[in-house]
Formats: sequence, C-alpha cells, structure tokens
Amino acid sequence: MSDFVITKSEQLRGDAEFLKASILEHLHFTLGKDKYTSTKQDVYQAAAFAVRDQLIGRWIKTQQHYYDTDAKRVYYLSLEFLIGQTLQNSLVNLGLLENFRSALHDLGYTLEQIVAVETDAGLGNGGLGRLAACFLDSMATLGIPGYGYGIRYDYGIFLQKIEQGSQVEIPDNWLRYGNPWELCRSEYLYSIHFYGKVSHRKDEKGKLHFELIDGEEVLAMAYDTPVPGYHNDTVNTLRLWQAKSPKGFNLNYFNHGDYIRAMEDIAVSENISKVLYPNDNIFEGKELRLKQEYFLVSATIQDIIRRYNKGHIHLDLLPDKVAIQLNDTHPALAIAEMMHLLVDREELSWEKAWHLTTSIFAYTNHTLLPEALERWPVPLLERVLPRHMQIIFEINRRWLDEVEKAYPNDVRKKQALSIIEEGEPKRVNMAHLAIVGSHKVNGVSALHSTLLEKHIFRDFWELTPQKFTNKTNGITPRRWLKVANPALSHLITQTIGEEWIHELSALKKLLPFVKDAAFIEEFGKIKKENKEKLSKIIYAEHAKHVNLDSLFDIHVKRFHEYKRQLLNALHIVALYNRIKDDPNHNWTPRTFIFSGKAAPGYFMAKRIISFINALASIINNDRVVGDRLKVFFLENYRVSLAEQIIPAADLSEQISTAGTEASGTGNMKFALNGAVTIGTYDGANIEILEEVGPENFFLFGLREDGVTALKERGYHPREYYERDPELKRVLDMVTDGFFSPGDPHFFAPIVDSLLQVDPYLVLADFGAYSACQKQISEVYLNPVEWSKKALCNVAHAGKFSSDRTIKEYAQEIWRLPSFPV
Ligand code: D6G
Repeated sequence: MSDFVITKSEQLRGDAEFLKASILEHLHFTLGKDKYTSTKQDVYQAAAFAVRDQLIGRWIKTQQHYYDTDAKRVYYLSLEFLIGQTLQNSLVNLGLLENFRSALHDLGYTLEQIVAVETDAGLGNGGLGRLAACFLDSMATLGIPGYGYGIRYDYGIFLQKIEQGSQVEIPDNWLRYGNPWELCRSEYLYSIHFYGKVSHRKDEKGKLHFELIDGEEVLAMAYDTPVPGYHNDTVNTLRLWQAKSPKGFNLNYFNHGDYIRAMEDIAVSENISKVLYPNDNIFEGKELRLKQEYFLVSATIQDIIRRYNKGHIHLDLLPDKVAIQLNDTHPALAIAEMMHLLVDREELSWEKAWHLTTSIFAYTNHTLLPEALERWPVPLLERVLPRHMQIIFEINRRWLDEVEKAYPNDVRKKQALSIIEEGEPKRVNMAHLAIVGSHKVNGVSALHSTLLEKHIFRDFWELTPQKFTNKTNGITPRRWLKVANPALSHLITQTIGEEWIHELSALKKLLPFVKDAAFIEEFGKIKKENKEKLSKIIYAEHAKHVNLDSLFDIHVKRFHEYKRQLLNALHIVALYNRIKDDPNHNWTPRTFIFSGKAAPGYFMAKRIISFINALASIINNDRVVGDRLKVFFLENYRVSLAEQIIPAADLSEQISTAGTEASGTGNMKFALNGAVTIGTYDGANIEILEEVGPENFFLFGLREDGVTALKERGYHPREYYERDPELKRVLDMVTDGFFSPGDPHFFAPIVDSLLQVDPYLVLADFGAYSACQKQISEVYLNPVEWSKKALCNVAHAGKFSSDRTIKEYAQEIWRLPSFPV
C-alpha cells in the first residue's frame, strides 16, 4: 500500500492537557460513559486506551523499521510471560508519568488509585515467566528487534485465598473486563494439526514426501501487545496465540451434523489455550500440556517463516535473520517443527534444513531438579504428533551416528547422549533434543552453568564444550526500581543523575555516600516509609499493626521444599521459644513476611503454607511476645504485590539448599531495593555476594560440594535432631500439636518427612542458619550500620540488570550485527 494517510499525527502530544482530553475522549467514544456512569474501572480503561494511543505510532514505526532494514529478529519462545500490570510501566517508559499524574489529578483521581484497578496479567508461575517479561523490557530498551511468543491463556495463574490457614485456588479470569493493551490480529491465523497418521509417497525422482492425514485441526489466532523501550521510541511486540476451532470459521461443519455437537467440538479444541498449568519446577506430563507446547511452537514457527518469506526468496539467509531462544524445554518441539516445515513444506534436504535449524536455535536451561525435566512418553508423542515423533527419531538416529564416530562402540555414551530414553515406556528427553538442535546452551547463573557441565549435561559438554555458556539472569531496573520504589529512585537520581535507569552499573556512584550521614539518614527514612506502606497492606489483610522499627524479614517466592520456607519457619519457632523463655531480654524485634503460591497438587508445599499461618495465629496473639515477633502470610503473591513488598524489606531470605536454585531473580530485586540478603551459596546469590562483598551479605550453610558429600556419606537427619536441643524442642512442639491444637497430627507429615528423609537438608543447615540470624539481630540493633550495608547492596546491584544479560545474549548467542563481539 503506497498512500496510507492518517489524519491524527503519528506521535501524539504528551502534555497533561492533551492526555486529559484523550482520557475523556475514550471515556466518551470508546466506553460510552459520562460523569454520572463512569466507574473507576472505566477511568482505568480510558487511561489505558489513552496510553495505548501514545504507543501505536511508535509501534508501527518500529515494526516498519524492522521491515525496511531487514533486521535480524530475536524470537523469545516461552510458555510463560508474567507481565503484571502495564499502565504505570508504559508511562515510565514513555516518559509521560508526571504529565499523566496531573491529567488524572484534574479528573479527580490520583495515579495510584487508577493504577491499582489494573488486573495483573499473570501468564506465568514464577521466576521463569517473570524473566521472560524482564527480557522483553530490556530488548525494547536496547532497541533489539525482539518478539515474545507465547499463549494467551484465558486463565492465568490461579488466585490464592487463604481459608482457615490453608491455600484455596480461585480461577484467574483476568480478561473479565477486557484487555486494553492487546490488539487482536485475526489475519495472523495458522492451522495446527494433532493426531492422525503419516502417509508417505515417492515422487518421480524417488524423493519421499510425508503428509499427515485424518488429524484434528486447531487454529491459532494472534493477539499483539506493545512492549515499549525506555525513552527510546522503540515498541516491540509480544504475540500471544489463542486457540480457535476451525469449525467456528467453516459453516459447512454445521450443514450436515448436529448443531450442539459441533458447538461442543468447538469448545474442546479451544481448550488448548484455556489455562496455564500452575506448576513451577514440576513436570506433570499431561496430554493437554503437550498440545499447548506444540500449539505455541507450530503457530510461532509458521509466523517466523511467513515474516521471513515476505522479504526473501530462498531460505539460505534464515540464520542471518532469525534467532530463536527457547525458554527452558517447554517450547523445544520448535526444533522438530522447524524441521517439519523446512523438509515437508519448503522441501529442503534434511541436511540443509538441519544446518539452518541448528544455526537458529539456542536453549536456556532453568533447573537441575530431576522432577522438573520434561521427558514425554514416546507412545503419547506418537499419538498426538506422529510426524514429529518420526522427525525426532530421525534426528536421534543421525545424532547417534555422530556419537558413534566420536566414541566408537561405546554403548554407555550412546545411552547417555540419546534423545530417546529406554524404559517402559520409552521417553523423549526434551533437554537432549534441545541441546542437539541448538548451537548454544546456557544456564542462568555461574554456579548453575558449571553444574550443568559437571552433572546433568556432562557427556554433551565433553563432546561439544563450545556449545555451553552462562548467562546470569537479570531484572529490569525500570519496573523493579523506578516503578516499584519511586522514593528511592528519586533520591538516587537526585544524587547521581538518571544514567542508572538504562546503565545500572552507574549505581556504583552511590558508594561515596555510604560515609555521608545525611544521605544515609535519608536512605533509611525512605526504607521506613516503604515499610509503612506495606504495613497498611498487612493491616488491611490481618487487622494487625506492625512495629515499623522491627526488622522486616521477607521470604516471598513460590512454595517449594527446595526453597526451604520451612527452615525459616522452624527458626521462627525457635525465636518464639527464646522470647517466651526470657521475655525481659532485649530481643531485636522482627516482622516475618511470607507470600507465595504452591502448586495445587503439591501436598507438602501446601502443608507448609498452613504451618506458617498456624505459627502466625499463635505467635501474633501471644501477649508476652508483643510486637517483638510477628508473622504474616500475605495471600495471592503476584507481580504487583511483589512491587509493594520488596521495597519494604530489610532482610531478603534466599535460603535454598545449595545446588538447587538455578539462579533466582527475587534475590536481585531485593538487593536493588536496599535489602541485605541472608543466603546460601547457591544460584545468583553467589554472584550477589561477589558484587556486594561478604561484609554486606549474610552467608550460611552447606555449599553444593558439602551437600553432595553429605548425601554420599549418608545423611541421617535424626542425628541433627538428637544433637541440637533447640531444634529438638521445635520439632517436638510441632509433633505434639502445639500449632494445631484442633488436629494434633495435622503437621505430622512435615516432621515425619524431615526426620526420615529431609531431601533438602533443612535440619543439616538449621544450626548455621540460626547462628547467622543471631548475628543479623545484633547488627540490626545499629540502624546506621544496617543502612550502610543496605546501601552497599544497592550500589553493587548494577550487574543484575537484565539489560546486561540481554547484551550478553545478543553478542554471544544471537550474534546481532548491532552488538559486535
Ligand atoms: C504489530 C504492530 C503492527 C504491525 C504488526 C506487524 O501488531 O503495527 O503491523 O505488528 O506484524 P508482523 O508482520 O511483523 O507479523
């Protein structure tokens, strides 16, 4: 189209008067509301539309630019994007926050009131999904032609309620009021095939052609969300697919059949994008989940090739124009799908297709936990995706030929490196498929990447060491400091300028202020204000006042035994006993705050949530304890709640068993917001410790080698129980039903598990943890000393910007021309 004339200027004015008029226009024209009928939800919607208007021109220009320059694009494939709220973040990135605040003020609202109306987009479980969201922000900020590709689930991560102390799951109907940030692009519609059988025929030249017949078809329809960079006019795209039944598009289906039956069929195929699986670090192996994974990758790879083909006549340049990053193995079927499209549809030779595929893909591993690794049964894959199973067998056959060349007659090596695992049933090891089909494989912290090489991927590493690399995770400083902690951001900008917002290492310039008493006082005051804000949330939920001078000791993340919320909880019981034994001692007052969801089917994690709530109800109502010890569980942890909790933390709990937490990113968010960490030598904690220095980090517990050695020697948790009277007393109280008077055995499974197996070495680390916490209590008695440590954490957090992470991916993995090595 040559003359595409628009009447409104592409980039709208951004002054308060214009923004106010724009909100009112949307209230009137888009929502049909006036001063009598508009609700706060309407004002939020109108505000969101006004902001979206500001994004549109930049979005179109950015996308045009990518086409005009035939840019190399980066595709980030993820089953999860944990976006949270969008309004305030967009305003910050567009540089319109203050003008928008005045516009709303003129309309009789505060920005905070309107921001609070927005429902979180919770299309993810935890760290992996939030990382994807941070990466989108960084790619846009760095001007990288990046795309997120995922699923537009009708229901995101469940909403958590606490009833009688226990977790209850409520469906997250996040689209109930519509989603002003997305645009349906119904023209991008792809056919996805499941089931059926493969037929093959030879052509006149003897070449085999494969075709899937008698399968089921589902359509994938695109919804695009703009992703603005910070102050740079770049707007990238997050494209999410919704499942649509082809029957809804084809009237013929209704002509010869039963109408209601046809409608039921529509509902069944559209189930594919209905709900996010609520598991974090657990492989469940359900057929519907497999279909979701294939649905995402098939639509995405078709879309990538469609976009490439718009500007190219043959596929040779594909690796120069396309880089695909697999966020864990969840989208690893993309490798088989790419081969399917290149060989079956584009009719390339297998060798050529494989060369292109392996030049394009890279794989990020996110966990070492065996129960999280995806291993799909061959019979299931054969039934759901018969052609892809053939392709995976062929990839494996050729791969094992290479293994044979490298290690002739070595059966062990073949077994260890095979994509197909023997057993009943045979299984496809998705990590092995991802490694074989990728040119780079990375872990997400230095320790994690080393452990991949040393343990689970050792044989792969020995054969192709150049494939393996590390990319330590990061977080976006826009959302996690500028938006979440406006007061601290303001102080920092006033002091060292605003360079830190896009170059986080500039925070080092704060270091001289550690010696500046006035600055430290101001810094401490801001922390206290943030604590006060959080105390209001606590009050709203628990009707309890909080001592603002107490140490805010915060443990927020998914509930999982390896993350050891239980270690923290047992230590709280020990503290409680100490206070009760010696009420007149000068105890450092503490407020413990927990928040996080457990997978609905994870019995032990849910029981631990109940245990913490049981502690809270006993301890918080004990008059002897008073305000020296309080425990709160805040329900429904989510991005927007994290933004309110993290800036208020004095102490950040990062206490996973060494060798289990691949990286962590919560640890980075806390450090950036001026909390000191109590942490194990695990994941990115190690790098935080390196950056901030041991004097500003409370390290405790067994290291990874110590954990391995102890397990090899034979770990007997009961010995720790017998040896440590304080620990024994704590566990005996739980066993005796002190925290569950109505049902004395309710927490027995927790103690039984600890005494019999204790898979994550809670008892082995209890003594070290308790000693470390004692030291923390002493340091906290000197608030200036504490603030200095906290400030050092902020000043040294620069490494943990996702901008740094993304630059490393761009240089070393995606090989983007604008990021020369
Ligand atoms: C986004 C923004 C819109 C643009 C479209 C291009 O929806 O302005 O037209 O992307 O999509 P592709 O052709 O790159 O898929």
